[in-house]
Amino acid sequence: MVTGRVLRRHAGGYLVHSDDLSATFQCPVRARLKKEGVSVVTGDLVELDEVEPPSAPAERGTGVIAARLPRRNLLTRPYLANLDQVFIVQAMHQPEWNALLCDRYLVHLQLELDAVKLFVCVNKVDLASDEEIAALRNIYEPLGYAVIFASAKTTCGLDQLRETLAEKTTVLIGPSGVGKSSLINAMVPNLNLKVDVNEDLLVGRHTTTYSELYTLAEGGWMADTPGFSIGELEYPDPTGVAWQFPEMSPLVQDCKYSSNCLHLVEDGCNVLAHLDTIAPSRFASYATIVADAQAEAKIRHETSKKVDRGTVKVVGGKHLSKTLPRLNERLRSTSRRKGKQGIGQLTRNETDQEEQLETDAETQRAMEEQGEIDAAGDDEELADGSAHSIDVVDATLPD
Ligand SMILES: Nc1nc2c(ncn2[C@@H]2O[C@H](COP(=O)(O)OP(=O)(O)OP(=O)(O)O)[C@@H](O)[C@H]2O)c(=O)[nH]1
Ligand SMILES: [Mg+2]
Ligand SMILES: [Zn+2]
Repeated sequence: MVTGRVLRRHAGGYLVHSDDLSATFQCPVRARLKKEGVSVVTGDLVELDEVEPPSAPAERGTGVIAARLPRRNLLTRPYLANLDQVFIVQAMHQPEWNALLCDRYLVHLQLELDAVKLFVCVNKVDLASDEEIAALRNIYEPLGYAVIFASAKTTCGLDQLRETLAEKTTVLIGPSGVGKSSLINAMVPNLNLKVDVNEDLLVGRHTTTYSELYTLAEGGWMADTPGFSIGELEYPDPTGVAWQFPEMSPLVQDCKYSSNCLHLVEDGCNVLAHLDTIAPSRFASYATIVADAQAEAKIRHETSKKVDRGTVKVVGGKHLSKTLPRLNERLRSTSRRKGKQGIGQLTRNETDQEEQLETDAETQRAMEEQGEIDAAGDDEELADGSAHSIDVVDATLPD
């Protein structure tokens, strides 16, 4: 059996690279795996069957993904598996450095990934002053984060970047327009990834639209990802946020209010007594993340008590019917009935559809494991069509 690494989704299947065969293969996933709800994402190690080597060195071979090997770790926003390190990339300017975004990513990644090294990577240092560079270094290095300053444009800092990437699987994440693809182009000669050419409209253009792994000459892999916003990240429990700030956690440990304290306004709080030891931008991020986490927890609490009929479905016959949570519209697959009628077809572009399938598979699998949906994925409407609310315990649905 040939083992390979998933580089990206492609044409309804995946591109898989085999180091042993020094070739890339276009591979659909075996139907049995799909049925079992086994998802495949960029970075996964898989076993291939029915392997046909490429007819010429520059061509792709073909094969079928027959099994997914156990994952060392899994990042879910964006989906990537088996990572050694993550670079949180931002520009110093154009778009402006955003401290909240950096801290939000750090919290998110610490919660999602174990034993993965996190880097704060500041690109476009050609646009930065020495003072700005020193200020960021002084905030993040004492907290134990590695900080890398680079410029894809002037090549400043790229030697250090190359050394850091060797023999590792690294993903670059960050908002749109900060230069992730430009940095990868600088690391992988002749790659020529598409980068945003309109310097005036840097934010929100999303030049890269899918995640892909690229091989490095020094050994190792580097993944480019589409830019995404902090609004897409999940929030931790409000009282858990402080533990994700290394400069706060020892102070939290000694706070007399212990786990009941949010360390924001409480009289006699140990964190507030030592506020001068925390960088103002970091504490501002902390306060914002706590406030957002509280708002989200409130919404979650409310929707877990009462959900309207749009978020539940009734399955089973007249006498044996039961009410189940319904997948968000965005995540639902077309029902067999609608499929037969040829309605409810997806109209998004290929990449969006592929994203969708991946989300579908993960969500479907998680919910099936919890016995929350029928495996057939069929989606009957409520019979009476009324707009009443139904009490359902813990019907919180992934968005
Ligand atoms: N001044 C300067 N501009 C840069 C640098 N690196 C990249 N750019 C420019 O920044 C713009 C955005 O670069 P991309 O590499 O497309 O950014 P991205 O992070 O991949 O963006 P998405 O794919 O949309 O997520 C392009 O116009 C680049 O030429 C740099 O070091 N300095
Ligand atoms: Mg890009
Ligand atoms: Zn406190």
